[in-house]
Amino acid sequence: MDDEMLETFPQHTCTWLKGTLTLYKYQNYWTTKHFLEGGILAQQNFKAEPTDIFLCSCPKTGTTWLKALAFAIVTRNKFNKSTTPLLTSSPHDCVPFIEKSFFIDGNKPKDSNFPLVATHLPYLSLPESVISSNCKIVYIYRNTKDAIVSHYHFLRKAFEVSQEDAPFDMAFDEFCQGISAYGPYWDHILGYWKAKLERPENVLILKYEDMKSDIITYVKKLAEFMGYPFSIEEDKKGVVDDIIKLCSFENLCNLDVNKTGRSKFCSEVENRLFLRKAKDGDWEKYFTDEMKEKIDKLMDEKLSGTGLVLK
Ligand code: PAP
Repeated sequence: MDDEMLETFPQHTCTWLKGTLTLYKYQNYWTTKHFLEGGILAQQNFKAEPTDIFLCSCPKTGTTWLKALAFAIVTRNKFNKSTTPLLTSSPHDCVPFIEKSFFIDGNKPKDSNFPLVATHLPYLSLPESVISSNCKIVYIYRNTKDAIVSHYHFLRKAFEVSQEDAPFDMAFDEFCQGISAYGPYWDHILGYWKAKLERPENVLILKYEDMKSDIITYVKKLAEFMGYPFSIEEDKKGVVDDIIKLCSFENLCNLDVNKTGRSKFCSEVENRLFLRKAKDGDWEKYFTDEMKEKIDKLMDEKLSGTGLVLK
């Protein structure tokens, strides 16, 4: 995309990041120049197959975990505990983003024998064939406050701005204005929430917090939805437990590839930045009472009448 076209989109430079990041608004979502280009190309060119399985999310809501779990489930008969690529590659390199891998950065074609693809695109901006092919969509979301804190740290580390130099209250205010990666956050969730109501058999919605509190149930649910259910024998043999352990935060954090490697899908970013704390409720250390009140009120307003409840 040339700069002249880019200049036609609304833009916002994040002052809390010392001006290192500019976001552009397209079809009601905000993203970086690179992801915007990739997103538009994917939207125009990606041809979904009915067998494809889309892993969708707003950033910082559990994408890395969902990619790891889905990959481990789908490839469990191809690889074993010691040969799985998850030991040597970031989950982001195991399941590519359509806005990142296929039409920019080397233009690598999709592997037609591998069903998983991922995207941060909002539901209404997905390539048309995702809907018309009736392929399956898994969406993960997370409570807004932890998503805000995770978003804050990820961006500030990716753009090398220290915590002292990056005022959290400014990042918070921006998020509340709807300006965040692939935000407005509430619109992103609501898009997929409505899709689930319209096409329940094609869309599975997962909550990060539910997965943390009862991972066995949700891994089984995910496998079943994707069309890769666990047999009773597999369950007895510990296959489900092994997948959960393999994809756990603790295990992924301790792998060399995630300690020192960089993801091919986003060459600027170190893999370790995708694995920070994974703590439910980390927001309490960052939010003042006023911030808590403001975001709760805002989310109540945005979600009112939709039936969607965020923790
Ligand atoms: P992305 O959209 O940039 O890929 P995403 O994976 O959605 O990021 O979110 C990162 C969050 O998921 C981090 O949360 P935190 O900042 O609150 O710590 C990260 O720690 C958490 N996370 C990553 N992998 C796992 C995992 N295997 N289990 C649980 N949480 C995880």
